[in-house]
Amino acid sequence: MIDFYTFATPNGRKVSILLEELGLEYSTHVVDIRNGGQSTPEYLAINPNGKIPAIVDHDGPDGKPLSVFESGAILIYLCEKTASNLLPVEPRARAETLSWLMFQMAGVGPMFGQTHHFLHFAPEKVPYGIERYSKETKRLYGVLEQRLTDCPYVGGLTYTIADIAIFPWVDKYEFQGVELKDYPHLLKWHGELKMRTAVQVGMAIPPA
Ligand SMILES: N[C@@H](CCC(=O)N[C@@H](CS)C(=O)NCC(=O)O)C(=O)O
Repeated sequence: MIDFYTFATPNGRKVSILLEELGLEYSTHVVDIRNGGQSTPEYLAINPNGKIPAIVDHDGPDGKPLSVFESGAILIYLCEKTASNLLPVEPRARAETLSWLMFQMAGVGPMFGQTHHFLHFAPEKVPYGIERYSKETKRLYGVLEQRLTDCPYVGGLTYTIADIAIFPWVDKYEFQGVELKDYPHLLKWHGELKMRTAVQVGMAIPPA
């Protein structure tokens, strides 16, 4: 059994989509990050960095409970645990998938997150912040559009955790002030992934 600690945000939903894709048994615990749920001693014992998502696998590799935090690490851990081809084994495909997963972790997540902040949550309007992060967000959309012009999926030839990590962020395109129709390959990819049952179920966990 896996305990899944999350909130209704793109980083949490990467993990709920994968848990659904893998058909794993899990129990969801909502950590209310608006009210300091991420900073309690109990939660910091699971994720010392005080952010969602995190998991506790009660059937860890040595049979003992294991905490895993950072969404990218959780995606890799769960694929390795289940020997899932959502993280390919073949070295070239695996390296490409991990490159694009890290692109999500280091680029898409932090930069789109700043765009959300400056467009919607900053206590005052900061034109420099809006301009800086909106420009970088659109540049990253361009990188994804080019990748999907060359390959059917972000990681390469098959659907992988690189797609799963990116989908919940691209799904917020309107919130980022982005017109998805300006990126036709990304629009098609988004539409295809949205049809997957695991994506639909995972995107609703926890409800907004
Ligand atoms: N790199 C981390 C980012 C996690 C993250 O930023 N989580 C946000 C919600 S999307 C959070 O918990 N924020 C609460 C806080 O910063 O106090 C990951 O991918 O797991």
